[in-house]
Amino acid sequence: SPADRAKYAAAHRAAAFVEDGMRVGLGTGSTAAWLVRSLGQRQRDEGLRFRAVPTSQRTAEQAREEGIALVTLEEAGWLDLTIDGADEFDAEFNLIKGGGGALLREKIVAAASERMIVIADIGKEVGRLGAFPLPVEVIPFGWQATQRLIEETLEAADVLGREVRPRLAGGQPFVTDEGNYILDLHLGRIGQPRRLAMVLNQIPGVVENGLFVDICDMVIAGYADGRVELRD
Ligand code: DER
Repeated sequence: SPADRAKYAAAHRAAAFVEDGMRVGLGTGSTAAWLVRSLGQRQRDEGLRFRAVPTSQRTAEQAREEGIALVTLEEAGWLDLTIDGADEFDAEFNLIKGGGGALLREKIVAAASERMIVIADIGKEVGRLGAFPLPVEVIPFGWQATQRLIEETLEAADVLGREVRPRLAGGQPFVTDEGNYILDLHLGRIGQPRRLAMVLNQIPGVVENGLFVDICDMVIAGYADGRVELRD
């Protein structure tokens, strides 16, 4: 599909940034899946050798199938480069992530990297974040009280919508790799992403949110005709 061609184009271009001996964070989602495939191909074709820290179980499984050497973030210590997708990106490279439910490990891995590259279909570019529901990871204990605290906080924040919905999978709460739940905040528009990110993480029960501010260094945007645009 056109979106797939755009995602592949961005992922394939990003794979070229991985150099021998690097410690690399591997993102999660359909665009990151093309990255893992491209890196497996580079290993087979060029003998590229690097160590990878996956941001989810499903990325770990795909990387193993590709023969990519996996290490834990503890073993790696710090990373040279993380490449991951995004649900939205704005002109300041602020991101909304978490559509795939992996935002906690993604943010930890991205923050522990010298450099973070986002790979995305150009359709993910927005003038203002917030059309995509903002994922917030919460611990299961008291999650409904946490949801209410978030709703009350949103009333004081510079957002349009205030609907907060628990993410379900097959009618049950979606459970993240860390065993937590996700609430999706339908805000419509986020005027001050940096401020909202800080306010959300102060709420008891909130583990992390999908606003990535001051983390992304470069965006590789892919187009359906196979073209890519590098922005940094
Ligand atoms: O869940 C995530 O953060 C993913 O990276 C998501 O934001 C992008 O997923 P996609 O590449 O399948 O659109």
